[in-house]
Amino acid sequence: MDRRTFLQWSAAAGLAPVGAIVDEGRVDAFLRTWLEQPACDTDPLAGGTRVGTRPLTGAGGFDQPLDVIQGAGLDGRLVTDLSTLTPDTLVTPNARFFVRTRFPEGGPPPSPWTIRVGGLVERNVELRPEELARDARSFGPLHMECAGNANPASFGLMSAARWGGVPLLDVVARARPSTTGTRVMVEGFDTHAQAPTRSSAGASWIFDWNDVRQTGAFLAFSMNGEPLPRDHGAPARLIVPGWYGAANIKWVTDVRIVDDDAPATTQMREYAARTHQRGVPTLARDYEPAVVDAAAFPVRVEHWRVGERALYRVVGIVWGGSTPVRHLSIRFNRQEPFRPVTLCPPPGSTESWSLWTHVWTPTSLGRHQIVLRVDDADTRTRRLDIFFYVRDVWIEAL
Ligand SMILES: Nc1nc2c(c(=O)[nH]1)N[C@H]1C(S)=C(S)[C@@H](COP(=O)(O)O)O[C@H]1N2
Ligand SMILES: [Mo]
Repeated sequence: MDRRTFLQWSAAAGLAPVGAIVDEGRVDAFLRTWLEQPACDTDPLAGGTRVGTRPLTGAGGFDQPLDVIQGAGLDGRLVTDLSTLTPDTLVTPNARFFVRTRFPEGGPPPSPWTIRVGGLVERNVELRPEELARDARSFGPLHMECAGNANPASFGLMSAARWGGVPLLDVVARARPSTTGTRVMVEGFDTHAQAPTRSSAGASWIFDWNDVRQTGAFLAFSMNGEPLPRDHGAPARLIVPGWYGAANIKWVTDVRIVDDDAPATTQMREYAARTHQRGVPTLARDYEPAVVDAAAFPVRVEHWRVGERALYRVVGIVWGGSTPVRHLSIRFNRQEPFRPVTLCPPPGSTESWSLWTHVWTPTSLGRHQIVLRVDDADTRTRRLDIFFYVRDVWIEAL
């Protein structure tokens, strides 16, 4: 039911006028927010002509090829082009899904590939991915972002996909963890050919049972209905919904039950700052969950002409957090006020990303610096708070 239908329906049902309902506080916060949103089918730029698109960048931004895979091993990357996002392309095709670390080519991969479940368990088991995959169910679409997504020319180390997989708890249960086991370590195959120039080799992460339960972490065997691509972790990878990509271990070979004294892994330590830890804790138990807070940035600035006027439509994304963002505002330069953007349709969940738009009439030529702010009470936004996602646009016509 869209907004207009709702209004007609509530009138027909003999309800009080919507304004009265809101005044009397008889609708919950969700419905109120929904009523405040402009109807999603009205286009403020209807009748206008789209003249072009202004590129976005930011301090330290550098050009990178987008949507193509580059480099090898730990330096292998695919940066997704977010500037073209539309409501119909919020699930990223596998060939364009960002890659951080390509399949390791430094030695023979396990053959046959098995996933060992061991450590503090009643019995060690070795599982074949293709057997586990028979019980796979579908998850998503789920958004994923690399914690090191730091190039403001693209911010393209993020994408979203549907996955087929099996809950990690079900995999662990096959080995019957002992009562002393309080955590689970998931480790991948990372035998790379060259020494990395930017990161350290070996990928594993340790989760406590609460993390595993609350996130619904699962081993994935397929991606967007296709077999899991090699660069995305075939034959099996971990997905921890809501956490940074660093925890989503690819090429899984080992699931080990450990206890409270387990040291943090190299990967956890390498990513400590980027997952907002305090310092670099030595023990796994001292790590905060590597969750992604609510955040937002513009992906493109469309230049429109409506009659004699130049208008700009800023289109952006919002993702992350533990409750869907309801109020989001934008600021174009430090001296200007924050103005609400249009979340249309409002984000239904935090599992994936959503689009927002804002019609903008710049008052000056030249550089404008864009930041977003979440206005919902109690929503943590650690990255927005430190202006992690500031983007610049140059305006050449008013
Ligand atoms: N085995 C292994 N798994 C890994 C990594 C790695 O280097 N080795 N990189 C991690 C990081 S930092 C990210 S952001 C995600 C990226 O997953 P993708 O390449 O499928 O997008 O994989 C994670 N899993
Ligand atoms: Mo990452």
